[in-house]
Amino acid sequence: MKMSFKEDGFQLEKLGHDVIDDLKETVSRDFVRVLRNYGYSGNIIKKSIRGYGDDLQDAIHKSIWKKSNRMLGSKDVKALMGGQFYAVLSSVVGDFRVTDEEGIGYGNIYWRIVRPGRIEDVGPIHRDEWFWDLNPTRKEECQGYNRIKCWIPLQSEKNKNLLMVERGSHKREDLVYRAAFRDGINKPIFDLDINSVDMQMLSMEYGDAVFFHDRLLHCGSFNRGNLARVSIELTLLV
Ligand SMILES: O=C(O)CCC(=O)C(=O)O
Ligand SMILES: [Fe+2]
Repeated sequence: MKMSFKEDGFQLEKLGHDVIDDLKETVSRDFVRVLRNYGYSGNIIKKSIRGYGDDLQDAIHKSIWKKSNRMLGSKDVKALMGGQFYAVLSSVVGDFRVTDEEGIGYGNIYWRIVRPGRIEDVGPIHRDEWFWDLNPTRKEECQGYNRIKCWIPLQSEKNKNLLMVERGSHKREDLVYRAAFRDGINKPIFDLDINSVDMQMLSMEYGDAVFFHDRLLHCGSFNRGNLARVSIELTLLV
């Protein structure tokens, strides 16, 4: 493996604006496509991800933005994997393949949207490893590989809504979780006193990506920014 996470368990890299512009464009297009499919038109479409906030009722927001509607399609994934995106990522980690945990037949690249001021949009504390361990059939494709997560902000504000991590937590042996069956899969629930972890917000600029260890403890952050936080993520097998 080209990347060794050493003490921190994560590594920040500059991918460049062009690559991120392209990703953001792809996500914006998809965002609009999904909303149109649900019959929306007008302002919500015009504003796209930049203006999205309190446009939909909570229950509708939640049901429209389920994971299957936040996954890039095969054409987009193919284009990314055959272009500059694959080139820059592989310059960081070496040759890689993207996991297909949802079993859709191609690499799973999906985005998230966290509305400003909404605690219910914030992803919980976890290690990605826990998801794999709780869903062993999904894990089979990982045999013989190391997993690295890549997380990229597409619309974010510094110190306000970036990914939270506990530095060095990939080495901890005291972390525990329990399982809950939700949205069709087993999900881990962090089961240690919240005061026993020290989550810190990453400092990232537009154009950056974070690569992190499968065992690094991380979570989303409450969005203190003005715009929705939009990010994209994928698991690399190296
Ligand atoms: O974007 C988030 O809030 C959480 C991301 C995450 O859990 C991941 O990238 O593995
Ligand atoms: Fe995660």
